Amino acid sequence: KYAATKNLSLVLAPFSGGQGKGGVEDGPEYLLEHGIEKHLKSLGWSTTISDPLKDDDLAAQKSDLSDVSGKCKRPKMVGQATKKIYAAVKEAAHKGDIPVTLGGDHSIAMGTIAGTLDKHPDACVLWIDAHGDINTPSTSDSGNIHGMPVSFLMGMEPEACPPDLKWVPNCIAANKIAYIGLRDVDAEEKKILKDHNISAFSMYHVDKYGISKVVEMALDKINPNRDCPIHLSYDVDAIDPLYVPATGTPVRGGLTLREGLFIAEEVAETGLLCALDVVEVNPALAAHDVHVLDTVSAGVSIAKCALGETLL
Ligand code: 5AB
Ligand code: MN
Ligand code: MN
Ligand code: MN
Repeated sequence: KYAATKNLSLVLAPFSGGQGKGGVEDGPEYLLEHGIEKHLKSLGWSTTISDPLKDDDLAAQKSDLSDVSGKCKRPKMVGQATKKIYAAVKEAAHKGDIPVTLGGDHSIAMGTIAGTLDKHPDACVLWIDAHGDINTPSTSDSGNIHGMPVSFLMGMEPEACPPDLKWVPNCIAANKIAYIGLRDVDAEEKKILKDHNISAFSMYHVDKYGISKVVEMALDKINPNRDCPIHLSYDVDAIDPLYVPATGTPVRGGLTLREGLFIAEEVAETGLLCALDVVEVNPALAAHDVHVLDTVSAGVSIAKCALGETLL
């Protein structure tokens, strides 16, 4: 419904500065090599590629140990890269394309979601993850910004916002974001979720109600009339490491591969998808080649399902 053009803008975000491990910057390349573009074309989409970080020396930026602000690690690197991703997603959205951003770590969602909301101020966000990603600079233990994007997008703690992240707009209202797949949420994140009354469906809820009911309940909270565009921000670590082992912060007890794909299929079924992120594919963390293939093909499948593969 939101693709005026029937074109997908594949936004490459080979970025790892939101966390310490190397390898997640190779996610986009592996997804492309696995044929994500061809698969999406076979569903009837045309595609264009946008590579907003292509001129950046990200390795040099990551090794700059002076890039710290309070507890936040590499705020300048993250702020500059996400701002470029923001510009690319925003441009694609305003053209009428659906931006499909290939990460990269989850800090890039500051760019993608800000870009989506610029075009669709009424959009809601479905955040699929094992983690809450809503730490603030003061609650974070790790200092890794990939664990904080939601707090910046909600304008929490403006006084502690590093200068290079001040561009991030306060654009997500608490009643416009829902989580599915949670199972490793820090104590202070739980308090934030509760205090803001944010809809959060954990693996407990998936077991209790089943994935179909959980998706329905999540959409009822953030999109009750099913009339707002949906930005699907999909961290592959939501799916159990049995299926998706090559990711930076795996947590056991996750979604089955089918449950994970079902979420994407249900979003496709609404016809309301306006943007997709597939993040945290880290081929370097695979113990062997089968792990790489499992993880990358799950990432490709998420995109295919979200973009209509299984609609008959
Ligand atoms: B991911 C943790 N909460 O803040 C933190 O993979 C993990 O984008 C964050 O979901 C995981 O460092 C970030 C412990
Ligand atoms: Mn995660
Ligand atoms: Mn912690
Ligand atoms: Mn995440």
